Amino acid sequence: MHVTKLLSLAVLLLTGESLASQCKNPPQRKEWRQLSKSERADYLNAVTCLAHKPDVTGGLQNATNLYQSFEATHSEQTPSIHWVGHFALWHRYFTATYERYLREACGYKGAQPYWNWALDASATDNSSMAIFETEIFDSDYGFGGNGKPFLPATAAENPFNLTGRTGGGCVQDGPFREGKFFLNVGQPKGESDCLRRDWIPWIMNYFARQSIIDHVESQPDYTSFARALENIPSFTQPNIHGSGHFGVGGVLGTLGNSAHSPGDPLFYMHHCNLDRVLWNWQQKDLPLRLHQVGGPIVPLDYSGQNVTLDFEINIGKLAGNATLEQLLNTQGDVLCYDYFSPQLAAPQDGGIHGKPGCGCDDK
Ligand SMILES: [Cu+2]
Repeated sequence: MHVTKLLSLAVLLLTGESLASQCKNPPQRKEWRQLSKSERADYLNAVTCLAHKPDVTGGLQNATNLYQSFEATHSEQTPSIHWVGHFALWHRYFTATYERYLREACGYKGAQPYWNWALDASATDNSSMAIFETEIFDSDYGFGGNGKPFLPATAAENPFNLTGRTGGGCVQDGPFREGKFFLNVGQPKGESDCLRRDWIPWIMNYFARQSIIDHVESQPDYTSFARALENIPSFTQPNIHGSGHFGVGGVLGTLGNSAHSPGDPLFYMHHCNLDRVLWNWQQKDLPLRLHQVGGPIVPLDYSGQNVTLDFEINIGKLAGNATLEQLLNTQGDVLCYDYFSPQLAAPQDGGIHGKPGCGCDDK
């Protein structure tokens, strides 16, 4: 058994955590490049499978399948789950429930993988396109590439006046390409849109750097952690949450849309990495950080009421309600997963460019 595992076991005993929880053999979450090609294919097939299972929300916002049930649930709650103390734990629960459906509804045997974008971000060159040349965007064993063609955006569509856009049209390759993968949520009944991407290199490189992850993981308490994770709703300062959303989704892309972002399967790869950052932060002082939350109930209301451990969140019809304290524990009665160790570490100069050297067996 790994030393850190032994330590966390000892910590659980000392803090009186229930070892009789229902979590046995938790799925081990890995970076995408730590998966073999057949494991990557299994994951992508399971996502496609979800899009062919029946919706569980009763057609919320015109959701027509189980994949879209998640997008609709997120869309419905968008105004109350961002810039709040429960942001990270709501998305933790949401992503873990997606992982559970992949396994239970679609026979997927693995864990939810994550995309550690810091492995690909350039620390020195914001215009580098290397971050988009990684295996994440592979058309056969990845999520496909940019949206094409380039589409101009109106001022109303681009309220932050973001520059450096490169796409906006439908994704043309990979398992979620136009004609293969359909997004109905928020569309008029009976109509669907394609998955769109609109890569913006400077946001991806600037917001996804290891130095910013380090800054977030070094915060002394939950309240400051949560605030560093989301930072401010502006593009004048980097925030790692914005990296995947606006680096990949840009202005016209699905992942850049605050309500509909879970329409891009990369949402779960991105949010799983943010969850790993939370998990890494918790591991630094687990006895304390299994029982600590903070941050506003009302978005951006930093002088108002804060969330507490018994604050309850819901994810609609996808699963039952859970308290923040339950969601702090990734191996308790509600959640059951772990992060695989060792994790791939980003080189100081940034950018492995698809060569992880992780010793993975490339079947
Ligand atoms: Cu969200």
